[in-house]
Amino acid sequence: MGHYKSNVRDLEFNLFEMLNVQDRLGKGVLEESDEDTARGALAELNNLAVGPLAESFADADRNPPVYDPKTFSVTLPESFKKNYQQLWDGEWWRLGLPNHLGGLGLPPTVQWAAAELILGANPALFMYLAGPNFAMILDRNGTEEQKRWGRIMIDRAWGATMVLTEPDAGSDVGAGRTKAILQEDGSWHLEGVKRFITSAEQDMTENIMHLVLARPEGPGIEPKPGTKGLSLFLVPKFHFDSETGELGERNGAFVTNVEHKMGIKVSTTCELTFGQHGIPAKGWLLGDVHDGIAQMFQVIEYARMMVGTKAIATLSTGYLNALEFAKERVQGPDLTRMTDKTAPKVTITYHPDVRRSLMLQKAYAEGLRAVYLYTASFQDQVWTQEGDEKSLDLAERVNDLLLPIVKGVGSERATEQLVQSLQTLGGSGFLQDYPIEQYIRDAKIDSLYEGTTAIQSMDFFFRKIVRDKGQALGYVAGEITRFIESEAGNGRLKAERALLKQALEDTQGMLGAMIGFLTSAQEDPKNVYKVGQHTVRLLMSAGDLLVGWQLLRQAEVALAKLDAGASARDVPFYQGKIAVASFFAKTVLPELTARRAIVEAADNDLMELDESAF
Ligand code: ST9
Ligand code: FAD
Repeated sequence: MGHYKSNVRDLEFNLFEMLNVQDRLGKGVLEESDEDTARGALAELNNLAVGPLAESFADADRNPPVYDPKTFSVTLPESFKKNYQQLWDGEWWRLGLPNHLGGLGLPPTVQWAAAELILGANPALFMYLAGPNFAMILDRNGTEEQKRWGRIMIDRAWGATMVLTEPDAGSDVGAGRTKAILQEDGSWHLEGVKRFITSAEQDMTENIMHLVLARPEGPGIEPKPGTKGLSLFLVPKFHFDSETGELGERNGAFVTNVEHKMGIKVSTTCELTFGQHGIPAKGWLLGDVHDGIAQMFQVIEYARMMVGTKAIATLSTGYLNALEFAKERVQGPDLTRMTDKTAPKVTITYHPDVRRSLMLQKAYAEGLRAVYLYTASFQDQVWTQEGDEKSLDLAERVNDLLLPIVKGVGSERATEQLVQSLQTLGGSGFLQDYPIEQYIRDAKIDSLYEGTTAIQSMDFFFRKIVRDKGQALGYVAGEITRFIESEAGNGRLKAERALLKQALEDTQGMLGAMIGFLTSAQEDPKNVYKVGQHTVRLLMSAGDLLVGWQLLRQAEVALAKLDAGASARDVPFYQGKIAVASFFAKTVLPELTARRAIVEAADNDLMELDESAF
């Protein structure tokens, strides 16, 4: 067996026992699929993920891609290329596509559940598969000709990239200076240097389509500062025949460096230089409209969901590896016989502290999985377009609200809890004989790219709550309240529902205080600093609230299943659901009360301190 330990039982529990995805299948754009198709896809992909796909995971880490500056090219390890080809040949790239582009007719919930399997087994494989997904952006926003290019990208299996970051423009994308100069034939010449571009060079596909943000220049173009002055250009590595896709000359976009990284080494992170090597870097304006940042956010929203799911997938396999080790590792006597030198030794799962840690890992792995799939259930509604305009609008808003939680909280908790998974193995966890040290190195990036946690937290507060006027938040809070006030668990989850009620009030209290600071910033602008000091605290607390709620909803379903007489195989699964929900409610949710007190007592001492005192 390879390193990857998947959890298909839990994925299926979420899909078919919690979200009842099967009710949506067999209708409209999902006409071709049913529950069996969805379960079948997961089972088939799982075989691939735990088997062959996981094979190159360690090898590609120890033998990372080699960059040749003379030819501006990269050679990837053979083991990884073999896995990529397997995934491509299995046609798994169809998973995220709509029907008219050759999709499998499965909704986003099932797509993301399937994605978890690839992202947990070998995340870089998923990222190199961006071509077909990014072709959707051309299909959605492009001219008729560009829509055809999108189909060519899919048919000819091209790679693709998203190109925003520059040396002086990271979080602040609007500081980007790369420019695009309009040519007489309607094309554009790009000039500048982009940094940290994932998959910008590899030797697995015949071409790569770069989706590049740049500042347009030309007659009649009014320069605008910031992100609103950026447009999105399609810049292929090789020119190609617009009808057939047949490759032509090399375009002037060259990878001039590949970074040496802490983790996810097989995913190339490239410096991409435009128009500085004797050949112009030609690009074409997407859709012939200057709307770059909004168009790029269509890609970013997908990528943020992907990064959160990647982190959660890694945490899950980290936890399951730690659990397997703990069940085998014998060390020391039971605590009740600690002074008895003749007492039999026990496996470490009998030590209270190991149990505490394992249960917390389980809580975040399974709770965050429930959160990302709950988020995807709103994407399902947008995908199928069921419901009236108002409910579709709400589904989009709720998805938007939850994305920074999936991405920001998912990545932060994964990093933190993976360290605990390693701790479970003691010194062995530090060795490369086990996968957890690599998990930690590979997952750390998730809190950095696609917008750091600070950026996610500001997006959550300023855009997804304040600008949304609390509409999406009001909906989710209403759902949580409905659960609290229900008879969930038939009397058996009473204490836990009371703890959830307190956690909801505490999160609302934090938010209320922060909105107060924001309002008072109209009189004293410095009061906005009090908001800025606590946006991450609010995001993480909202994440804990959602995890706690989702785990308790799962416990409610589990209790009902046990009451109805579950199979012997399912009994421990459902018992685990009840135990983890109760544990999280009792040991994590009460922390929100202290966090609320911290936020309510916010002052600006920190901001008044001179930089030299740090
Ligand atoms: C990166 C990539 O890091 C890392 C991984 C790459 C992997 C690639 C491959 C993945 C694909 C996988 C393939 C799938 C394969 C499938 C196979 C299946 C088996 N939501 O607030 P304002 C827009 S890339 C929507 O004033 P500032 C909006 O249009 C680098 N839109 O911003 C707005 O206008 P308006 C990632 C949003 O102050 C406009 O922006 N870098 C949102 O000018 C301006 O908004 C980052 O993520 C939103 N949440 O700029 C940068 N927010 O308001 C992080 C903004 O009129 N920095 N817009 O609607 C930020 O996000 C900043 O907040 C900022 C600020 C740049 C937006
Ligand atoms: P900075 O923006 O300089 O941030 C430094 C620190 O300051 C962070 O802690 C940040 O949270 C904080 N900070 C910055 N601004 C604020 C603020 N306003 N308020 C509060 N805190 C703030 N980019 C692409 O375009 N395409 C890619 O494919 C891509 N892939 C990547 C792959 C890897 C491996 C890496 C490392 C990066 C990749 N990136 C990519 C870039 C990535 O998105 C950026 O690194 C990220 O957005 C952060 O920018 P930065 O590194 O410049 O950090």
